[in-house]
Formats: sequence, C-alpha cells, structure tokens
Amino acid sequence: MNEIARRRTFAIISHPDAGKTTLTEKLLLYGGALHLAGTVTARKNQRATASDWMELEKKRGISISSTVLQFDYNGFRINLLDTPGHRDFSEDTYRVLTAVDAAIMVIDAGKGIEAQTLKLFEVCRRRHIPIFTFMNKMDRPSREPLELIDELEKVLGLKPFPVNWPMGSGKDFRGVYDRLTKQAHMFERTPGGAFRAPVEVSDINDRHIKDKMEPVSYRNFIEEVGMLDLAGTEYSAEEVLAGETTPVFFGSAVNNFGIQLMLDGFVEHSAAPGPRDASIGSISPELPAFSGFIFKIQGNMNPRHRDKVAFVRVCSGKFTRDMNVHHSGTGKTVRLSNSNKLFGQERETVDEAWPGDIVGLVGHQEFQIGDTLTENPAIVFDEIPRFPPECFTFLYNPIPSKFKPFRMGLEQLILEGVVQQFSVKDAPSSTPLLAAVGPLQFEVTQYRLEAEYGVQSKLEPAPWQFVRWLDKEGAALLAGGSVHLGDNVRLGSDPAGNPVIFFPTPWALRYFSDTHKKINLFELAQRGV
Ligand SMILES: Nc1nc2c(ncn2[C@@H]2O[C@H](COP(=O)(O)OP(=O)(O)OP(=O)(O)O)[C@@H](O)[C@H]2O)c(=O)[nH]1
Ligand SMILES: [Mg+2]
Repeated sequence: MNEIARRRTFAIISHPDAGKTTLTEKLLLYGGALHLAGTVTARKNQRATASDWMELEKKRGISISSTVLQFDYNGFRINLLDTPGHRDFSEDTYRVLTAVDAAIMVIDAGKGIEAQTLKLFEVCRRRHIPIFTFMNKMDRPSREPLELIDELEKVLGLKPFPVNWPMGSGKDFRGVYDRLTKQAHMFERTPGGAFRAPVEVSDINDRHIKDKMEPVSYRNFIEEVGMLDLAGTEYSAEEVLAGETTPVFFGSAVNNFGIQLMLDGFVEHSAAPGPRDASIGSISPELPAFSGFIFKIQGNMNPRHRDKVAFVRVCSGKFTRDMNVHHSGTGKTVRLSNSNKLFGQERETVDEAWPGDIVGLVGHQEFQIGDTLTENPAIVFDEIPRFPPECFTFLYNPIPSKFKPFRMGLEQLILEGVVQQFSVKDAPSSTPLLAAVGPLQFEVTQYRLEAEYGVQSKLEPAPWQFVRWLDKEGAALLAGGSVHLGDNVRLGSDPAGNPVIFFPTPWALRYFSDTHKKINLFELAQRGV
C-alpha cells in the first residue's frame, strides 16, 4: 500500500458523556497502541486515559480539549482525534473536524441522538465527511435497537446500515452479530475492561448461542436479524463515502464489546485522504508540493517541555523535517525543524509525514490557527470556521507583581483560541475583556493560568451578551459620537482591530437595528474589511 492509501484520519464526536474518550482508549487497546487501558472507573476523579491528559480533564472527568493519537494498525497509519463533547468547547471540536477525513459518532444507546450530537453531525454533513456510528453502552438498559436505527434516519436524514447487531442488551448483552460475515461474536467481561475481552466466534445457528442468551433476548435477536435481512439493503461503499449512509456498530466501550469489529470495520470501509479545497482550487494529496494548515495550538502539554505545539494537518506532498516552507501568516519562509508525532501528551521526533498525518510543530511563536504552510505559496487553505462569542467577562490580575506571567499566560490561551480578547472604546481601565462561546472556557482560562503560570485571576462581570461587527461605513457613522447608541451599548474592536459594537440584551440589539437601518451589523468579522 502506498503511504497515502494507508492513512486514516478521523475524529470521535458526540454529545458529552456518550463515551468518546472511553472508546478512544479501547481503540488504542485493540489497535495495539496501549497494553492496558487506563481504567475509566465510575469514580470520575480516578480516571487516567491517554487522551484526557490535562489536569482539569482528569479532575472533572470530561474532555476539554481535543487530543491527537497516532498509531499503526494492520499496515495502516491511524491519526485519531478525541474531541470534547461539551458545547462550550465546540470551537475546538469544529476546528478538528476540518482536519479529518471521517468521523465516528458515538451514541449512548440509552439516550439516542442528543442535542450536541445533532449539531456536530450537521457540521460533518456540510463537509461531506463519511460518518460511522457506534451505539455505545449496550450493557446498560438501552432503547430498542430498531428504534435507534430509525432515529438516525428520521432525525439526521442519514441512511443507517447496521454492520452488526446486538445480541441482547443491558445485563443480558452478550455480544454482536456481524451481518457482513454472518458470524456471532460473544464476549466475556473482564474486570475494569483493562484487557481485551475474551471472544468466541460462531455461526448464528450454533446451539451455544441459544444456551447463553435469555430466551426472550434470543428470540428478539433472531427476529430482528431476520427482519433486517428481509429488508434486503446492500452495503454501498459509495454511499458511505459520500456521507449518505452510516455503517452502524453496536457495543460497550467500557466492557470492550464490539471494539475490534468497530476498528476493523472502520479501517476497511473508510477512505484514504482525498483532495481538499484551497485558494487555487482542489489540492490532490498526490500533488508533489507539500501543503498543510494549522488547526490547533496547544501550550504546556507536557510539564517537562513548557512550550507550544502547532498541530498541522498535511494535505499534499511529503513533509520532511528541516524543510523550508512558506508561512501564509507572515509571508516568510520558515524552517520546520522540531517536528513531532503525537500520542496524547507524549511526542516523538518525526522525520517525514504524508497527507492525512497530523504533525506537531514546536518553537514557532508566529504560527496561528488557520495558517497555511506550503512549498507552493499560491496554496492557501481557508478551513477554520469562526463563531460569534456569546459570553463576555473582564479578567483581572489581583496581584500587581504578577503582571508579567499573567500577561504571558493570557496571551498563550488567546493564541490557542481558548478565549478571545476584545477591547472597549474609552474603557476606564485596561482590564482585558474576554469573550467565549461558553462560560466554561473562562473557567478553563482561570484554571490554566493558575496551574501553568502560577497566577491568580478574578472575573468581573461584563454587561454584554452580543457582539456585532460593523463595516467601514457603519463604523465611520458611529465614530463621530453623535449617534445615540443606547444604555450599555458600547463600541469597541475585535482581536484583529475590526470595529464592533456590544449589546447587553437581545432587546437592545433589536432596537438598535430597527432605529439605525443604515448601519449594517454582521454576526462575524467580514473577511478583508
Ligand atoms: N455502562 C457503560 N458506561 C460507559 C460505557 N462507555 C463509557 N461509559 C462511561 O460513561 C462516562 C463518560 O465516558 P467518557 O468516555 O468520558 O465520555 P466522553 O464522551 O469522552 O465525554 P466528554 O469528552 O466529556 O464529552 C464514563 O463514566 C464512562 O465510564 C459503556 O459502554 N457502558
Ligand atoms: Mg471525552
């Protein structure tokens, strides 16, 4: 297999708590990248997984930031990205979705499709990314499998193709039946799910299966499989790769049921990196010139190296360490010498990389999210989505002698896109105004400032809920100060210096638009203004 054909780059996405990090850990276990899965225990504060490495993630038992894990499996080079499910961290997840070629959507079988899964799915659909579905937590009381399948079609408009089917559910969940090979896989539970689950593979008519299952579960299982076969839908690779059909796998990540089938099924049915859109049209991965873009920046990943990693998705050509490339952000040529492959918090020098790979570059202060790196300066990727912030707060440093580390820490978090800094016109103090999609991002900012930079910080509420961008004409009209803005409506600028206006309430926003029809308000900064 050539280097591009053997690359598989995908994200695991879903609503919070569906089991993304647990599934990630188990895919690593079955992929041979971990010998022992970090037991994700019921006590949230005891967990230790390869992908939730940040202090606050371990403490809270939730994923806050996406994690890259690269490993080899059966001749494939896999780049797996575990993403946070919480809405407040969705900017990070959306950025990751620009860097992958497929997604595994995890659904809690007891709950079905939840709000955040629906949103993430819509982003995947817009990008035409193939989606694989993992129905997780079948070891718990779950909804009817047929109902779960139906929901994919009704709510997401996505045609489901059940690749495997659960044998029982809840306490009576014994394994899964692979409809493509027509084999039943019965698993045994292992303590804590740290090791691979022992499995027995047999024909569906094997007496053994009947003996091991509760009679009712067995009857339902046989009946459902019969119904699916009768429906006669054939597996269509084309529809899967177009993102119209989703192959569905059932299992239990905690118990390691169905993980091998999910991994093998994904590798077999997903595709190698394809072409990507850029300024000069479609860029084929086969193009000899190296190109890629930065989709994430993360500082202080490893306490031993207090530095900054820029994550690059390679789109074309071959990356080699020490190569000189054009950097779109500065227009300068940069030498990429400190290049790494990533495994959660761990990293290792990498000398070459191919389309599909995620490379971690260290030591470039000038790199920003969205920048293109390439041997052909005509190529510019414009992949990174932007979101209007909905929460605002002032953040100040209560200890004047700590001014320097406070500023340094805040600058790093701003560069990573954890929060954005706006400024308010004629503000009485220089206290930074921070903006974010959700309030948890402020909590992360404060926590990381303390944990990584040793500084305390205090939040002071800001009165605004909305920010809107102005065009040149609008800004000029308002700049004179003769237009009455309204109570607590203020002018300011975004991190790039573009003019904005802040509103305290939806009502104030509406009133302003109604009374100032000549002034255009935009939900996002207009490119090139
Ligand atoms: N019963 C059961 N629990 C599971 C299973 N898979 C995961 N869990 C539990 O579900 C909880 C959430 O799991 P995570 O893997 O952290 O979920 P997540 O989707 O990564 O969550 P966020 O990243 O915070 O959105 C943990 O307590 C897991 O132990 C499963 O198959 N069965
Ligand atoms: Mg997680």
